[in-house]
Amino acid sequence: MVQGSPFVVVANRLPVDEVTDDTPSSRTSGGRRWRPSPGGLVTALHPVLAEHKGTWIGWSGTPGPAPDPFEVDGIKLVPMSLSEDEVERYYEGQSNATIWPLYHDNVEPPIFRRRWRDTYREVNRRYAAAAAKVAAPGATVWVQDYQLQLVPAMLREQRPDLLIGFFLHIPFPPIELFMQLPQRAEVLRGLLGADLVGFQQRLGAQNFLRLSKHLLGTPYSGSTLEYEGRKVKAEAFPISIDFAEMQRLADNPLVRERAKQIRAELGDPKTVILGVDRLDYTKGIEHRLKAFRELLADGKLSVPESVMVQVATPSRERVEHYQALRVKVEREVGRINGDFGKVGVPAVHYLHQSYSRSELAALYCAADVMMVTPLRDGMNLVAKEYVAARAENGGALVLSEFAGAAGELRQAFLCNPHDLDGVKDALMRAVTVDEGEARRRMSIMQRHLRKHDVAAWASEFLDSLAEIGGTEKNRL
Ligand code: ADQ
Repeated sequence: MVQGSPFVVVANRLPVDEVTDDTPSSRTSGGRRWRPSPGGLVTALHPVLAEHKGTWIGWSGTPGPAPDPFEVDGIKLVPMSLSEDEVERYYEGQSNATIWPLYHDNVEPPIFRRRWRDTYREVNRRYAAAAAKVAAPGATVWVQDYQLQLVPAMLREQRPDLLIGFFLHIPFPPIELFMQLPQRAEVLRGLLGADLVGFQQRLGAQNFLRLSKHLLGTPYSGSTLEYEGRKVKAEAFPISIDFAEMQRLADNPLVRERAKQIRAELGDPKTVILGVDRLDYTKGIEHRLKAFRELLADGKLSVPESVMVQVATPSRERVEHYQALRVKVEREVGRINGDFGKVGVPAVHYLHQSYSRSELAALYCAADVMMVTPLRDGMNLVAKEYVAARAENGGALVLSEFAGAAGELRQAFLCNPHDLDGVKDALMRAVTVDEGEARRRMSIMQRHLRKHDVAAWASEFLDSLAEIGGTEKNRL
């Protein structure tokens, strides 16, 4: 290593997808083609990465040997290899069948397997080694999310000169739940390898501080704890969206035209109710469908005046819980359509597909009511995107109290997704809200998001990290 990067991002995935067709935006490397995958994280970090000749370490998304490092839009990408077995044990197993449900209030029972934990450790070690190799002396390294919780400590062991940040995109559970994790002390020590551990909500940071005291006897004061002679800070940094991008999309005449077309294709109903989620059991899709079905049965809503569009993005399809969820959701959609649909007008339009950003924006523009009803969610960017897309045209957001976003979007119609009557009530209030009131609520939420966008999120985290590093700014 001659020089190394002064800024390194370590995430499970690289911010690119491999493509087989020759799309205009694709780049070639080692005979393979890549297309930047748009996402909040890469949008927020791109300026910092580009300015500092940063490096992003992550998996390319395909099992097998890793391609050589390559560059996309001025950012160096270092692909990690994962074998089929590792994808199954580290990613689908330990990350998505153990940690994911446990950190989301055990809404599905987590599965504990020793082999998965071992592979999780091995893969984390490999990511840490890759970061240790590319980071310049004194560099800043930002590790992302629950798949890589052991990386901070592993990295510090090899490179004590680095300034290490970690951000958890999902909730951090209360002590009682975390204690179920067989690997609990190892995971906690892994996170404590960072100088700054960031959470979506204050509650997550508090859970973390209390847990450290409970499990390791680590004293803390305010948001700082003492661990092995170092200070570690645990604070909330609620993530956000690229507000300007979503607003630009929603203002685009082609997107507006498409929104009109979507409404026409739905039969020009009075009320379009929309849900957009990864098909995940934490998102409360079934609860929302049930509320809609009961309102149709009660006669409070009817088809074709009201229709629901549920986009359920394919996700983690090889994990058992997800296969079972798909069956349940599709059965419920079939049941509602069987009972309440009309020829040519289903009550629920169910779309198990991925969409472009502009098609998503058109859906947001077309929807009078957006339903975001997770049982537990770190933040939920869909809720924020909907608000950003509703320029002057009002619209109403039904939002679960258990989404991190509820801490900021106070003018939404908040509900407890476990309380079916409460969800029905919130949905009816959203459907019947008068236009002036809807606009008022939307504009307050927009004002908040315009200021608190994803770029602000990234710079708040990195400034806080730099401050810990002592010599503000000159580390980055
Ligand atoms: P997710 O659980 O994936 O994220 P969310 O925050 O809603 O949930 O982000 C989903 C993103 O995917 C949104 O930007 C959305 O536009 C996009 N998307 C959804 N369906 C799509 C489709 N069919 N086609 C194309 N794009 C689609 C995790 C945590 C969240 C946290 C984020 C960011 O679970 O709580 O908010 O990370 O930290």
